[in-house]
Amino acid sequence: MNKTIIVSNRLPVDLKYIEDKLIAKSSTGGLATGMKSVHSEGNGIWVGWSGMAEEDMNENQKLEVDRALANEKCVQVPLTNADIDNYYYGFSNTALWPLFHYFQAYTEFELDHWKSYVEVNQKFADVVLQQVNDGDTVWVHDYQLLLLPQMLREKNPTLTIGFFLHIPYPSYELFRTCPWRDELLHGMLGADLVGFHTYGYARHFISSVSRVKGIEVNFNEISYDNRIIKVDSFPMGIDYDRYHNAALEHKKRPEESKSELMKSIDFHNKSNDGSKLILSIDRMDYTKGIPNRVKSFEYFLNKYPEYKGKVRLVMLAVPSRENVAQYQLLKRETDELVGRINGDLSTISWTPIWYFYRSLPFDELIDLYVASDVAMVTPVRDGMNLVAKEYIATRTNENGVLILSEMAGAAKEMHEALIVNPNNFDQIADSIKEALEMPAEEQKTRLEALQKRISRYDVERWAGEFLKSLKAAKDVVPVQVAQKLTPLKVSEIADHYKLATKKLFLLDYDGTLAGFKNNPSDAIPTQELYDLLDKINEDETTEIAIISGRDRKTLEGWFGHKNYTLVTDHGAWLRKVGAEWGMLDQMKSSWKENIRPVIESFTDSTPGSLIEEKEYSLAWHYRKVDADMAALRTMELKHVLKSLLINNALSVLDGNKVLEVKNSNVNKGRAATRLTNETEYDFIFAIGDDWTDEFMFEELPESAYTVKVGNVKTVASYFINYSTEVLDLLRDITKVQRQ
Ligand code: GDG
Repeated sequence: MNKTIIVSNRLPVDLKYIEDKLIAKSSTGGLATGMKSVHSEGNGIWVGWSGMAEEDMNENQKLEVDRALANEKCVQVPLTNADIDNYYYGFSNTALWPLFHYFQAYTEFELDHWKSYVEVNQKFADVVLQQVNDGDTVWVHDYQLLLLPQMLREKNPTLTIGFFLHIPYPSYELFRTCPWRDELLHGMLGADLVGFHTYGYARHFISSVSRVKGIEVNFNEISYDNRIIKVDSFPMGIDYDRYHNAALEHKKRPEESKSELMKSIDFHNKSNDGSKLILSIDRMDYTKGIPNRVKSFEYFLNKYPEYKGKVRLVMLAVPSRENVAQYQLLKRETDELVGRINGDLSTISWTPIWYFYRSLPFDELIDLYVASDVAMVTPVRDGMNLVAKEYIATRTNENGVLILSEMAGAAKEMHEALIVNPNNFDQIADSIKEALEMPAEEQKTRLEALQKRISRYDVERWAGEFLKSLKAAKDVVPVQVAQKLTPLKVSEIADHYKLATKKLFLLDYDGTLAGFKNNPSDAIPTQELYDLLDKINEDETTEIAIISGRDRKTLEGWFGHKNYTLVTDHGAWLRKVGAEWGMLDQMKSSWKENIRPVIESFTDSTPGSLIEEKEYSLAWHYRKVDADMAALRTMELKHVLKSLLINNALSVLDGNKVLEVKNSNVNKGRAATRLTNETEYDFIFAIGDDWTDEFMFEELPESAYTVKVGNVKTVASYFINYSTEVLDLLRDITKVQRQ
């Protein structure tokens, strides 16, 4: 039976030596909870780092750790202290974390960190590959493992691979600054499904893929390396029942079983009539907006001084990444800020901010949630933020107000919260006042809507939806039916070629015989191409026809002196070997006077585009234009041209990064048919990359070998991936040796 393997930087198990005895305790973090059913099903396992460095364990201890983890269905990836410093604290947390959270000034790109990131991703890959069987599913989590999907795919293409990013995906403008942006995208694109918390992050990812890699993206499907990769959003939920039930249980607790924390909170609440608690819980991280939150609370107290002595901010900041300099600075800044505000405003009976720099047990966390009238969740950037959802889940008395930053992914689903810009102190101060004074009925209505949504889309549902989509993504078969040209098929074609007595090669030029250049006039034929075609042409039973959208003048300049058949202007002109140029159909070009100014105005307003004027057509090239702008402009141009086309019997060819206006009755299919009708060939081979070549593939007899360059939808029978493979393919068929 196939299994599912979960991979994350840390295993969901806390290991500790207590009096020389190893204790393994499964952790209860959001991810661990969400994955519980996936992990426990069948023979599923979890792969990750144990939290203990290689050097810190002797051989016996390592075995002991392996055994303890095996009991929890976990397998460790052994990491050294240097790995942790460079891969985790280094590249993951001083490059990717700040970059993806828009803290560009904190981002450090260190070559050594990057090298270690590659090495450690490889270590993860090695462990996963030891554990998998063909056909298994692997679900990779988060920014520490962006390269892993591709590393797995390369070694075992039978795997179904999902990737989920728990942090924001930044805009292309930020992402492009990373020196290893290509490698990172290549790594992620090894997955069959790439998931994010919000549609906005998915959109940024797609935009980076299309701009950095220049790949065409079709809605949420990316075609890459002969595969289709799906991109979608899956907003992560929480274990709603766990929080909700814990809160219900806390409320029923008799006085004597309450925690010390709860007793102190009760004491302070009773000591002052109308006193209120505002809650703040995060890891101590600069993305969480802790200093801003403290400052905006001070601003609130000064703007609405009637609340002095009544309202407290209870702030839990959990130590995190204390080895990284920016986190140490943040800790110092927060300590000083809280100290100053408490010093300025405290009275004998009132301290405005209760500040805890530690982690609390789950039980006390629930105490804080239950006791707080308002929660302030105001990160400056946050992938999702589970605290906001947990607070809502613990409100069992139909009261409580959430103030939520619009910069948290959670804001996309929690419209009923008071949504604020974390940098706007005035707005936050007013929202705190609104929250404190909100009528009970309104609190109830907002809470009910939030609770309904969060309880329904909980973490288990999230994991289930992701895996369902992953399965569906793997089952997507490309719409095309063309087969990849295998060496076996090529040798069959070569055998046929050898035996045939009248042979025709129909060869498209741009994107087939020559690669694309930014400026079409730079794509001149190479000596290698001339040599090969000449050599093939030495065989008198073989006819070479170059069939191109280029104009007569250009092709004549390049191939006029050769004994090839030339078809130009998409089939408007034909020159048979040894004959004069002739027009396939009578055509006008007077329409160009009307159309040219329209295209010119688009060229002026679209940086990077250019017009190419041919004898019987006008082409608008946009290869160098920004992808999003090109999509918009081509749509507009087609729209503007519509009425002009009908009146002039013209049509638009939607080519490879080019729109070409030409007479409707001209296409490569008609030209190809003309050739094949005039002569009886017993071997026909046609190859092309463009939409315009589809006419040719369609019109040729079934016995012809039709080959598309690029794995995209086509009516050709076969495809190859790149134009760089074309010359070798021709050599393999004709057995012409490389010069
Ligand atoms: C990343 C993304 C995304 C906090 N203090 C204590 C404690 N916690 C628990 C909370 C909550 C979790 O930690 C924090 O989760 P967040 O989502 O708020 O934030 P990150 O740690 O930054 O998580 C984030 C998340 O991944 C999931 O994809 O939402 O955007 O940054 O569950 O309750 N738990 C205990 N004691 C504490 O003192 N027991």
